[in-house]
Amino acid sequence: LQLQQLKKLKQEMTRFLMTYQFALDEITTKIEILQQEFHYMNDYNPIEHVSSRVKSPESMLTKLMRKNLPISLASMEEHLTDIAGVRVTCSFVSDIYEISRMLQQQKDVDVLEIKDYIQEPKESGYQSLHLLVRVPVFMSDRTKYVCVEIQIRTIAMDFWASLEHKIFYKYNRDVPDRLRQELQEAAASAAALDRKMEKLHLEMKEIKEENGPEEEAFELL
Ligand code: 0O2
Repeated sequence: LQLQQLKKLKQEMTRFLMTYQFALDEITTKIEILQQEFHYMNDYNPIEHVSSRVKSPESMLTKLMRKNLPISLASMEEHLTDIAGVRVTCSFVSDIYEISRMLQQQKDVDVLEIKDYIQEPKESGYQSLHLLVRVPVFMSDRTKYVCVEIQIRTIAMDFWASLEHKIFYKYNRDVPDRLRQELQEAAASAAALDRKMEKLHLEMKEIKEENGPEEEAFELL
């Protein structure tokens, strides 16, 4: 009987996780479509990289235990909003807001929450735009509305976040003050670099627009 119970539990868990994988597939396809169309219309690629993951059962359990929440699939579904996560790395800050705007206006994307850690960085220095959305997943016998956390950031923000994440876990969430301060300074440098790159990007755009008609005519020939 125990073996049968285990088998049933495994089946339930697999089916549970599948819905999150399907939701991720939907969102990544949407992002790919936007990326290709944006590339065609604006002649440059706003997205450097897209990655996605379904949170592992171990990290889900750890998070529930850390937050003193009940341990069950229902509790995971109710309390963990980042089981399905997509990370989009953009070239420039303006691209982040453009991609976010385009995703938000899609009819089947229900925006539940927006956290703008670019306008208001976290105390750690962390910057990113987070969209918590819900999309319908059409299963064989029902439609499930599944949450996906989309983190949109620049290459500089991503570089900072991945290093800080490693340091955070290396010190078991208790980073020494000196390092903490240096990380805040590094985050400010990353933000300054982003501002500089955005300025250069705008200047390039203006030059292109000035030479536009001639270049376009040349390309058509
Ligand atoms: P992991 O290991 O990346 O999955 P909650 O998600 O409910 O615990 P919170 O803080 O309200 O709480 O959510 P928020 O602010 O939307 O942050 C969720 C995710 O953003 C985190 O997931 C990280 O991926 C990222 N993040 C937020 N703050 C920081 C930060 O200071 N540094 C770095 N490197 N990443 C951050 P997890 O589950 O915490 O971690």
